[in-house]
Amino acid sequence: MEPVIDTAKIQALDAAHFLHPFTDFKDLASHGSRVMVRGEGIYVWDSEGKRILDAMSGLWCVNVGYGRKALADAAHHQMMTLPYYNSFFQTTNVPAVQLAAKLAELAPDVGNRSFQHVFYSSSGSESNDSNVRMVRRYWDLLGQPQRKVIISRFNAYHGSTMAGASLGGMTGMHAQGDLPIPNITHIEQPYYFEKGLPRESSDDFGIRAAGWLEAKILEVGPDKVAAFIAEPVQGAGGVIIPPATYWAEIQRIVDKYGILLISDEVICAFGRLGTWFGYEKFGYKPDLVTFAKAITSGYIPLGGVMVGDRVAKVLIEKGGEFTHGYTYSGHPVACAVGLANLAIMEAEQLPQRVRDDIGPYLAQCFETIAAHPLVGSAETCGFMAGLVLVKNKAHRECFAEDLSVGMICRGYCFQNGLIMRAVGDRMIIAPPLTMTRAQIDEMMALILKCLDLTYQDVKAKGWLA
Ligand code: PXG
Repeated sequence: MEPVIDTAKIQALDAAHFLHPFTDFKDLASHGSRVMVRGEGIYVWDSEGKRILDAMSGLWCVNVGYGRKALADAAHHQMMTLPYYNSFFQTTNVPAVQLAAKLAELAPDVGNRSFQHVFYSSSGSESNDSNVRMVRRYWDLLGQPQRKVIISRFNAYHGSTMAGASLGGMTGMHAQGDLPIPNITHIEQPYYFEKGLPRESSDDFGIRAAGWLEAKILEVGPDKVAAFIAEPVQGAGGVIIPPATYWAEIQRIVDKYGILLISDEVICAFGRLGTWFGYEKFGYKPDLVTFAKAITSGYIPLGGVMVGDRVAKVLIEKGGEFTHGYTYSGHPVACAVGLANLAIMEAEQLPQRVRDDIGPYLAQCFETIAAHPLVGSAETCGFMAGLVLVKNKAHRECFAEDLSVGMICRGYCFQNGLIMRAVGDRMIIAPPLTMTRAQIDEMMALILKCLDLTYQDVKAKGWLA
């Protein structure tokens, strides 16, 4: 028998004691949280017994789906064997070593960059803080301490710590707490739908958008720039897929000025784009690769940085003690779950499945949905996708921001048993990579239904052009 959950009681305790992330506390307390109680495969259930198709994999992380016993068994076994030990004082543990070696095996060499080393943390935010520390240390050790500036992009998401939020390009986050911290600056994102000029091709726009990096390097002074950080595809920003020409041009520019390239793959690694890592998909050569989330499919917190040879050699050979690390760097239970999770991904060939089967199928479905009168553009990359809701399809005219049409659509999704995220008026998905074609059909039928309901709603409100 499942335990009976008293939803109202949990909601009252929640409102009384739990300050949620990215939440208007007073507003949430006024209506109460949705209480999630169980997950299986691609579905989650709330405390009222409602089954919901989770097209967001939790928060971009449950890549192998819910209810995987092998992951619970790995955690149980490791907890009973060695639940914790630190890796500070010349000690190590077996799962942390094995996972680092596994990651080095999975990360493909690119050009002269190979990834043999891992620095562990417990989240994406911490990992990007580690990146800032490593990048600064690298240039200090090379006798160029003036290279401090890290360039990022507006609308990027790199976490919520002081450094993570500063690296990120969310202006709403910068507005709270005097961010960004010094020596972090931003360029515009490669969002063709919003920033492409009339009659400019996507390829031409990609070159122009990458050019904003070169302009910023020249503005800051090339000898002051330490690194450029970017997500392969911007996730939290609304699944902003760069034009095909973008990354090659970015690579040309970072090489020209010798600056480090950080690929933040907290969302894009581990099969999401049909490859183990996002840089593989776009063919560029990062020096540092941030990971978290799907390394354990979100079953337990774990993050880290894949440190390429260029940086690792300097830190190891010239660096002496690196005065940075976390209590949970290389946590044995988290690493054991990571190993078990990667074993599932390998056994079920999830990256290949995305690349050859369900990714192309989702792309086909999104081509169909692009015809919907409310949809201005719809695109996929691997097994993530985004579409933009528009007021006037022919003229690509957007709704006024304060109408919150995306939130209206999200409301219909939830009512109809679908979790789809709204980023402004961009509706986005990143479902578990275990989804079958039949389940994709089920998801697409729900998406279509919710688009229809939203369309009728905004039409009735007189908001269509
Ligand atoms: N980098 C990227 C690319 C991310 O997507 C982080 C870093 C930070 O990871 P942690 O583990 O510290 O949260 C993320 C996290 C959203 C949403 O609304 C996305 C994230 C986190 C919270 C909300 O899409 N991504």
